[in-house]
Amino acid sequence: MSSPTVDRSHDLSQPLDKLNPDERMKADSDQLRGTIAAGLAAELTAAVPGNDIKLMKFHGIYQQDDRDIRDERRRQKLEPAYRFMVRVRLPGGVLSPSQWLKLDSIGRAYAGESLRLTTRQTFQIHRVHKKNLRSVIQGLRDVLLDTRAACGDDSRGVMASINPELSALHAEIHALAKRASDHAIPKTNAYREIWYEEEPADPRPTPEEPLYGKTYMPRKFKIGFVIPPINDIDIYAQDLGFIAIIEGKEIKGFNVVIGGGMGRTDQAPKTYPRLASLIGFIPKDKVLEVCDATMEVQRDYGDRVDRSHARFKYTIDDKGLDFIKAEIESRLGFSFTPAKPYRFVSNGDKIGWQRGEDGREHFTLFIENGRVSNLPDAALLDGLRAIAEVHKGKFRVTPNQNLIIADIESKDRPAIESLLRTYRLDGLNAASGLRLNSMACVALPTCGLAMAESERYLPSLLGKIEPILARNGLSEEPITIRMTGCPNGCSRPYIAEIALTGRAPGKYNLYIGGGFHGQRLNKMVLENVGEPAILEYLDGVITRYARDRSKGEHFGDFAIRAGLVPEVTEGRHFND
Ligand code: SRM
Ligand code: SF4
Repeated sequence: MSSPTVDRSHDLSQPLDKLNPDERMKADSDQLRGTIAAGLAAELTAAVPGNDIKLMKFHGIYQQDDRDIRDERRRQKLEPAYRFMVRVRLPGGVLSPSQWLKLDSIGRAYAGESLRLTTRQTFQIHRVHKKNLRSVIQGLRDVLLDTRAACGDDSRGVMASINPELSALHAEIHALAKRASDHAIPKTNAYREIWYEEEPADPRPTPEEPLYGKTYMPRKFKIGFVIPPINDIDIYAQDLGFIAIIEGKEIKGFNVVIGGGMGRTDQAPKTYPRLASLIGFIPKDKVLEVCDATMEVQRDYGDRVDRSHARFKYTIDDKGLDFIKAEIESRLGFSFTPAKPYRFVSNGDKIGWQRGEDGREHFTLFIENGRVSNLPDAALLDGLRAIAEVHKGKFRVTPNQNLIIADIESKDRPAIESLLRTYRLDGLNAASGLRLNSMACVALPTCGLAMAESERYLPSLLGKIEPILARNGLSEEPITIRMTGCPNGCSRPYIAEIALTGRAPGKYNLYIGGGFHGQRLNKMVLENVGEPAILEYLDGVITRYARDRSKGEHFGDFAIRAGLVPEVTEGRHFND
């Protein structure tokens, strides 16, 4: 295991004043305490002061305002309608029925009767008033949940594959994801002092943050575990990914990939999405050491001047993959062995009922864009509460924003089926192959970075693409489509077969050609266009696909073979 008392000299190698101002903000934050507690107590505003907004992200909390009424509030000379988004830490997306019931009650009491499943397998609770933040966080604590490091320059929510058919392997990978998350989150006591109102430890441990020091990571850092053949977590989008290598029925170890990421900015060619690179194999007992060593390398070499260039993917491309791999190995004190063969077939979820190898039943429910609320034609929030009240197994949030009611004993299945019918949830899974493989980020009205609608628009756009598919006999065809309200890539759009990223209200860039199992970036075909142009283009290519595709050929592969777009072989060439 690499040393816990690490060399912090990187913090001092350049004067803080020469680095991005966020570095000083972190260094001066008293290990993430800042003035958060005082800001919470200030009653004259629903907001918190500048730096605390950034520091609260490390505690999993984002200040936002309701953008639907921003202009109206300005006209009325009122401060924006500030509220907070709270992101739960839920490694691998697994939770118990009692945890579900607590989230449900929080969603009803503080978040406008709504919960949001995210693309990294957790929950976001939106629209929480500042005065209610502690109640929310303490409520989560009651069911052993927290929000630590759900955002901020640290190790974010750790993802893990969900394959109910492989129950034992799934349990193992989930346990590893939880260990990795617990291991890599900040150790500062700030969270407990601010949110649980605990007395500060006296004396404080020194150092308070053995891995992160005073300036934490240069930028967010994302870890994930996947079990082939389903690449549901999009392993190539992770900063550090572990691909399980199974022999017999056992995980022998992991192929390691590094340097994935989606974020980019339009008209800034130095920013680009990148697929993670495969660097070798490790035995399974070395996972935490590899997490430490890899994070240390990014901590020490990542760009602390330009935050738009600070993700691990840029460190790797700037320094060279061989250099970074050698640095990781030197900190590990051993070398990676050659990667072992593996194969992915899709990055989607298997919707509906499945039986695990242990005989238990699992029901994957399609939840459009992860939004859990009572819909006009399905009482989703109420129905899931009713299910949680009787369910004896677990729930699993999938990386595609869906939900698995998991680990149901066969004798209990009829009761769950009956509740699915009563609340009309069974009908949600009866959607086109395109819709079942769709994802949209939150975007408006809560996301401060959104330039266009996403979650609120994709369902209606799909309703206009579906007749094109039906006309071409492709209604059942699984095609991945992902939308975002800006180029940041929160629904991992740049690896979808079809993607739309927001440019302005009603305007999107359109991309095609991503890999069906997350193995290839897509390519832009239309820039800054509205719905008519999007539908006209898709009509043309879908018609060609139906006519000319080979047997079993996925849409993204067809787009490359038919020359609709050139294959993007490296992130660096995404913008060419
Ligand atoms: Fe994200 C920022 C929502 C997954 C890349 N993301 C944001 C913020 C917090 C906006 C902000 O900074 O003010 C969004 C909050 C919106 C809201 O109102 O809730 C936001 N991101 C989301 C979620 C909720 C999308 C969803 O609809 O599910 C996902 C929460 C994941 C989680 O549970 O932790 C979410 N974000 C992702 C992913 C996908 C992934 O990690 O697998 C990515 C692409 C992968 C990556 O990191 O490269 C992603 N989010 C970003 C970026 C661009 C980062 C970059 O390297 O450039 C930003 C902006 C930033 O960090 O500056 C961002
Ligand atoms: Fe917001 Fe952009 Fe992320 Fe969508 S992709 S949630 S608009 S930051």
